[in-house]
Amino acid sequence: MKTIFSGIQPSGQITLGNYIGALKQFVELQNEYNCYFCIVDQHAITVPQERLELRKNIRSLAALYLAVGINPDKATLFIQSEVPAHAQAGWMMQCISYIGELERMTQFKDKSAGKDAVSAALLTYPPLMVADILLYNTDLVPVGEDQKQHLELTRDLAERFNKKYNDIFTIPEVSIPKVGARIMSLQDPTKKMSKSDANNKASIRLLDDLKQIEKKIKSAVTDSEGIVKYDQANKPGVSNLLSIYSIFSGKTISEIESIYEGKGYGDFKSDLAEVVINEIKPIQERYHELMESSELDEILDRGAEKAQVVANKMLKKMENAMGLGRKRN
Ligand code: ATP
Ligand code: LTN
Repeated sequence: MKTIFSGIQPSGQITLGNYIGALKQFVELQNEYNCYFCIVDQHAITVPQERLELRKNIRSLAALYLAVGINPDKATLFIQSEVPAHAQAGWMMQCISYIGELERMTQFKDKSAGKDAVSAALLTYPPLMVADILLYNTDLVPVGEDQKQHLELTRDLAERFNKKYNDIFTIPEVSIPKVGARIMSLQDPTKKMSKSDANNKASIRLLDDLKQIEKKIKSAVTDSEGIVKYDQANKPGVSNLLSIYSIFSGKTISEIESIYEGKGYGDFKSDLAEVVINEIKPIQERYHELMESSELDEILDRGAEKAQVVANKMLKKMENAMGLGRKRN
């Protein structure tokens, strides 16, 4: 069985973008792969987080992974900071990264733009992500489009390490969904929907009140043409809504276009809200049950234990390859 690794930051409330670009894929993949799904809390603290809020978001993300259908008997679900090998291996990967290549990362450029105080860790974030992935002999990394560049860096650093020290790392492939790899903001469809967007109307959160979801969809920015047609360049708002509709309904974009031929955006948006709510409602119900159960902590404890065994083995190999400490087996 091939291995999958992916991570989501507990940096806010999970959006429809995270669900479509990441979580939804994970559920399908867990049947065919040996999966590790991680709550990357150490990545989240590269930007300021309020401690109680972070704690809440970590638990909530764990419950959401399960609520969308991750089965802990199939996949290993764990919290990054509970497996110290990630930070240790991350340091080693930083030592073989060049500042220039890290400064070229678009996520770094986006997140540091216009800020007075930027943490050093925002720049060194990608080598930690590289470590997350390489510790598990990962073959495949399912992520949204925005992570493609980080995956290229992962492959580069794995090859660099293999060549310079010892051939110990599997070179991972990236897996990006064909539709929905980049769900856009509902208020500015040229920007990706992001969980840390300050404008609440821009993102649908998986845990939003259902009435609020309907309102957000109805007030999504479109255009004044009134034609439901996919045209990414000229109609980014409508195209984004069409992608979401297609993913949740299983209908193709052209099927949806013909359903709404001659109709305005009003009908289209109402139906879209219904389709989205039908998928999200049962997830929310399972989520609330899980948050009240003790099952969640047991699953996370077991996950960290399982992950630790695999990660520590690779960490030893890395330390031996680089000559850290004393030789041990
Ligand atoms: P933040 O705003 O805090 O940076 P984010 O919403 O970008 O967070 P991440 O935790 O960085 O979310 O990403 C988790 C996963 O969700 C990644 O695989 C990422 O590629 C995917 N993802 C994030 N936003 C989108 C989006 N708008 N469309 C599709 N996939 C997305
Ligand atoms: N950088 C990713 C989150 C992330 C990740 C990972 C994704 C951290 N480690 C390992 C896949 C594999 C993001 O911002 N979405």
